[in-house]
Amino acid sequence: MTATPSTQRPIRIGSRKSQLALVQTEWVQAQLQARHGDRSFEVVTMTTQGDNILDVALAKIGDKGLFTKELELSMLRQETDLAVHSLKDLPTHLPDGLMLGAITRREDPADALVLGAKWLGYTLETLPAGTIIGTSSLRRLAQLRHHYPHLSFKDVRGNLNTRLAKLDAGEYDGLILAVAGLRRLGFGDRISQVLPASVSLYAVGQGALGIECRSNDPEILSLIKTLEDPETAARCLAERAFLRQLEGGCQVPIGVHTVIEQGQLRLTGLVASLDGQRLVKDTITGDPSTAEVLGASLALTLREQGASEILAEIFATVRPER
Ligand code: DPM
Repeated sequence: MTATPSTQRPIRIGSRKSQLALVQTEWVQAQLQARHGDRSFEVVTMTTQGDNILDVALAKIGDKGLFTKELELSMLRQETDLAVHSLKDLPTHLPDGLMLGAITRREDPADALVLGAKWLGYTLETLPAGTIIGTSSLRRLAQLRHHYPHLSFKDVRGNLNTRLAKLDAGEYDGLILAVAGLRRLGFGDRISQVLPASVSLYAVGQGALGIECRSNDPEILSLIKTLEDPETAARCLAERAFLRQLEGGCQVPIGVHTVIEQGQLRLTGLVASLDGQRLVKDTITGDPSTAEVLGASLALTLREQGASEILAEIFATVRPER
């Protein structure tokens, strides 16, 4: 590739300021720069609402797009040209004028157990009754309560570094976190156990990055499309269609698992009650080119199996505080 000095304006990439967000955005910036040497890419950081609300349990904050709204507004005001998100934090409905332009290759989407020093060598199975596990994810909470009713669970907020510091200070015996975030920040060696699909289905989009851009900006879209991983995209589009058909305004215990095997996309989806007593789970398989149809249709199957009642109960109990 020949890099001729650019006379065109730099392309501006919006990012949150957290360490994880910056690592992810700088990776996208480097990938874009490597592929499009004739352009220059700069990162513009901003604080989102979600970064400022660290004391309220995430599940109780009704607003969607907590970590994405400010980034989106800046694209609509033409102050930035694209935004990099953890795909799982990007709502399934995007504002008018914006689109999900590309989905990058997924890191391991699984959840992980990180244990305090005193418990190293234990697993969720062998930890003694009453051990305190930190998570603010209703999805993780419901599934773990179901499989490990002997454990206790406690809310935990803050970025990854803050959470690990709370663990090391003894506030928790263990934490459940995404493998992807831990690895990207260099904490992969703190993982005690990677949770299998039989224990925890992951969040929609977990481990992938979503790059958002203006719908009417084909130039930017074609630049970012070069970072798309088709397999991850098909899996995540199925997962997002599944969630879109089910969700209703706040975080809910919904988990997924997808694979592409022998050219077929297999999507497993789950809706759980908060106490972990009821789990509705099923699987659908089909052509990856019909990913969104598969996702929406699996959602309807789960509704028929009782997911609608579970979700209605949750929306009635987890009231937004703001
Ligand atoms: C969303 C959830 C969490 C984040 C809910 C869920 C976890 C909250 C918690 C939608 N966003 O997963 O059921 O555990 O208290 C988040 C993380 C990452 C992106 C951190 C994590 C990194 C992994 C990735 C927070 N958003 O899940 O440990 O890029 O997928």
